[in-house]
Amino acid sequence: MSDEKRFYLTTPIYYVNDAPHIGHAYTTLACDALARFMRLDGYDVFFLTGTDEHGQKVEKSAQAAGIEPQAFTDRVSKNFRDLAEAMNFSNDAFIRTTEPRHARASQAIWQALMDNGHIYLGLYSGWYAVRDEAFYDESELADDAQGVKRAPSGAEVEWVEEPSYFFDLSKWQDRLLAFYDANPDFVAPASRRNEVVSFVKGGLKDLSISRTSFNWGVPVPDDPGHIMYVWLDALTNYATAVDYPDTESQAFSNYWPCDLHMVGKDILRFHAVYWPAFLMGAGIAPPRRVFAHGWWTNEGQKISKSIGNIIDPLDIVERYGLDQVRYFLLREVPFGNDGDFSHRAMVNRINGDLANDLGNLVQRVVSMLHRYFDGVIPEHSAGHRDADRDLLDAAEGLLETCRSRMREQAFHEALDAVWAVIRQANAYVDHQAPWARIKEDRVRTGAILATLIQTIRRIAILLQPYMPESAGRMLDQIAVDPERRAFANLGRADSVPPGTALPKPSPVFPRLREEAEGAA
Ligand code: ME8
Repeated sequence: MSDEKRFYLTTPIYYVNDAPHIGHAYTTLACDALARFMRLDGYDVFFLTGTDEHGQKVEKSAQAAGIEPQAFTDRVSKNFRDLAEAMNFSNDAFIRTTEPRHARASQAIWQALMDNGHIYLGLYSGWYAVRDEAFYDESELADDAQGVKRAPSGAEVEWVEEPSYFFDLSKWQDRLLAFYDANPDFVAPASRRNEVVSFVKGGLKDLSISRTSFNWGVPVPDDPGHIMYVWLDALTNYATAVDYPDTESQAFSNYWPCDLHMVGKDILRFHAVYWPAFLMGAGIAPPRRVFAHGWWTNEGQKISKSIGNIIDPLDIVERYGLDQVRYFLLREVPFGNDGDFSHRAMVNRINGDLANDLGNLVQRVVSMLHRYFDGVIPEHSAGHRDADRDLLDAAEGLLETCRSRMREQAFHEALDAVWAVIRQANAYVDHQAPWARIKEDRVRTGAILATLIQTIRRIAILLQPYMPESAGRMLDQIAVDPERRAFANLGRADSVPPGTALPKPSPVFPRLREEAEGAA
């Protein structure tokens, strides 16, 4: 059992049929911000991501590339690891479903389901979409303009008829509904929870969990002519990574059950219906929460390879800067909703929130400190006036607000709260006008600047999860000891002491110039 100060969170494991794009980067980024937040808040965090390397879809992509599936998955999986590095993701592990330990775990979960009487052999006949690696009911399909049958996702389906093992999902309706009832936060956001509950209320059919028509996957124990359904194999990765089937291990006892599976809305059903049923069937505790976020489009259009508008995260990072992209993705769209990536929205965020609000605040304060106090934090009695106290209290109150917002995965609201204090600090600078005050009252000017430094310190500490590198540079600029940047250091006791010399200033968030006007 994981105790209160431990947190295990996961991204989906991504299919290696294709290069990573902005959607994959988004999910992992959200997890990264949360993982960093929890670590700074004193949690022992285990943050997992990885790649889903089995199944027909990957097998077909390897064939199309003219290489063996293993060599193909080695290559594409590496792109996802490279992305994690380029995006400054702090995942603690990267799992690949082609690892031998994962075949062991998948077979163990299968065996547990078998031993508990939840698997039987039958014959599957029905529709299958390789792109989604999912079975569909006839009633869910529609013909497109060319008369091709398609799943609700738009994926083409094919008729499949073969011997198959089944999981007795039809028997799980009541247990799942009772589980959702007892755990009202299990599926988030609330609208998604309702979707899941009504899907389960609509009745469940037994699920085909093996295939005989291809080879690229984990063989069924004692019947290697069958390959495990890729989703049963894939979902098991979350348990493999914490040593399942060794439930006595340190990792398993520390981190299981998983605190949060972060997924896109496309794969909610697998995580919120099938996965808890598999786990309960195998006698393993189900996860605590599944959050399904929304879908990104590009300048209003669906992102797709056929349209040719895939956004490569590395391209936009190169164009706008890493922390700028991280900030934009987390701030622009209420987390859970769909969002649109547009050049104009990106430029507005960079120039408005980052350059004008935050960059300017830091720049003004630090340069005044250099100009009026030779870059040395003055002796002061900051916080004696009401205006000082208001600002300091607002910054101090941020931790609780951010905590509660992050607990709900409301990243945009956490950032909004920080920005309210940034704007308050800018208004305070304007109002206190240290550039005028310095002429008559040096002591008071010192107190104003010290109040601002303290405020910036708190803001930058709290921004580390979202923009680790830039927040780190802001903290460097105001000489905050690298050992004192955790949330436990937000209190007054860890203020930068008077007499501390600040390093030479340099702007953290430059404006994007000509681009703002040129933006379509
Ligand atoms: O489904 N907007 O892998 P996958 C937002 N292997 N998020 C997006 C997105 C978009 N336009 N496109 C992709 C699989 N995503 C399975 C998962 S887990 C046991 C197995 C993100 O490579 C989003 O998180 O198709 C979505 O759920 C995931 O990528 C799908 O990745």
